Amino acid sequence: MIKMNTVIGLMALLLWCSTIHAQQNVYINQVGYQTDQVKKVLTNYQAEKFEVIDVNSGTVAYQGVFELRTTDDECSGMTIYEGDFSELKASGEYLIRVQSPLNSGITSYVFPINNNVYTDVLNKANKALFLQRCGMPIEEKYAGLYARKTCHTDDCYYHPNCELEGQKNMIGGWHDAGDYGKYTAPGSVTIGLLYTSYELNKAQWQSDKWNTPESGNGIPDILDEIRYELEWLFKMQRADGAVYEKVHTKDYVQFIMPSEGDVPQFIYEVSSTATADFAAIMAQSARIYQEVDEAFAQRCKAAAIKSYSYLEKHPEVFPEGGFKNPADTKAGGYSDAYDKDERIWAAAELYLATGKKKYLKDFNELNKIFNSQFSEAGWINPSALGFYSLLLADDKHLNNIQAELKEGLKSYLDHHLEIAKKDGFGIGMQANDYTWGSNGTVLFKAINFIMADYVMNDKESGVLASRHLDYILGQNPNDICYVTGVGSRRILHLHHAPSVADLVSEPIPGIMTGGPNKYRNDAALKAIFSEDTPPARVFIDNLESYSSNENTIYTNAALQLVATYLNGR
Ligand code: 9MR
Ligand code: ZN
Repeated sequence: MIKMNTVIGLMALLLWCSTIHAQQNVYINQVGYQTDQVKKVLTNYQAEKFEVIDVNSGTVAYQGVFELRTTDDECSGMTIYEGDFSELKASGEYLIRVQSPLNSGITSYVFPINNNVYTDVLNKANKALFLQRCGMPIEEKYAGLYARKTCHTDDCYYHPNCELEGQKNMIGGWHDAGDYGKYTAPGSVTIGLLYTSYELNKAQWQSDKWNTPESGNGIPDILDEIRYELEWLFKMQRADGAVYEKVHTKDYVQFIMPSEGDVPQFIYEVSSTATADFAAIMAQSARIYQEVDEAFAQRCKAAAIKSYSYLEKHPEVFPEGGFKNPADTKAGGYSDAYDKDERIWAAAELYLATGKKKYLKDFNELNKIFNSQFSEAGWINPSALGFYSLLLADDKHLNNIQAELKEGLKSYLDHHLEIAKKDGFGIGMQANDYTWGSNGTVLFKAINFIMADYVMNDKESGVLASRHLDYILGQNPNDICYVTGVGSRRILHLHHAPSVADLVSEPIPGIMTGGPNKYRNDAALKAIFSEDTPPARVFIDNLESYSSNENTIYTNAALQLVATYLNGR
């Protein structure tokens, strides 16, 4: 009798173990940890202890214990145990073995610890931005396997909503995302983020050796890359200073190389959001290029002032209600009915570029709405970009504003520290943050923490920022590194037309995907996940899932900024 019970008991245990086994995960940053970084290991397995094993010597380098972190985590739906191995600082390659009374064989992916652990992902991300270039041949000597022919050199038609006829040369710039549209707002925000990174980590952005066509010209390659987009942005400005919304086909093309398919592209009407973003980024360019190419800086400044003057004469949102795709157009909406956040960015940058008080007055007036409160930067709200520039400026007229902005940053940080304390994966995300492009949101938050770390030397903030990068690089409920070409379990089926249409097995490396999207805005997500799936789980590495698995240039710029800041620290 007893024997029988034991057998049944054992069988039940085996069954239970195998069910659990299917869900056992050891969550780490697959790309690795900086030497002095806070290092966490998470698991959804009821484990007690762990060992960090040096895989080259086969020895135990560190032993630690797990503590229960959360049960029924709001965003992942999981119960999570957390271990800390921050004390392990020796460079090397490791894996983590999880121990429990029931099973001690579960291990993590192999990961490195060293002092420039993000150099590889950064090099790849920088090259990935070059590979978004439109309107020039991407030669093999720069692109290797990803070489491709020239794309989109035909003149574009004015869409009837421009109230103009004819065609215009719109060659150049970066493709926005996995599709081939080019938009003023997202393009400007991308540059704004890259400039912020440039200002924070100038020494790390000096390379003139990216092996791009401008390498070796004496100008940092990041600035050359940015200029490629700026030259296109100039074409987006109308003679009176207003700026067109976007250049795109009426509908998305299929997964074809950008040089294929003979589909006409259109220029869409001007908008106040595009005009203000343009003014902001041209003013910032004038400031940054001052030391690099004075004549170019002047050109940028003149363009910025012209667009700003147009905005002054047109204080209301235009077109009325914000840009919306006309009835004949499906591709890439980026509709934005609110332009004060773009206008405040423009006012901040115009002031910094010209030193003229009237722009500062405009900023202060608009800041009565924003109250120096930070939100996540992005195409829909770039106000934080203006705040960053003001915070980083050396100007005694800004003392009061800077003090206010620091307070805003502190309250943003305190709020997020509270959220992160409760979150299963230790980040400042809540259920409502997991919408289209949530990985971008994760890193835009990290940028605010980085700013607090930088301007207020707030250590806790720096740690929180690095936890956000850990999440992106593998320490997340999907146990996947959300960036192509790096990490052990990484994105393979990115919704990125050139990566799909080329004959290379993996997508172009160094590209971060969109991330979990609780609204399931595509058929692939709807087919797999139900409405009540925990929000941080609603993700699939599938070509068809454009609302969870597509990249954009501005979210990749956030990756470039965060990884640059944390690298080498
Ligand atoms: O990232 C954008 C997301 O926030 C919007 O909800 C969505 C719908 O307007 O559009 C996303 O942007 C896509 C753009 O419209 C077209 N290129 C690809 C972009 C990323 O998926
Ligand atoms: Zn193109």
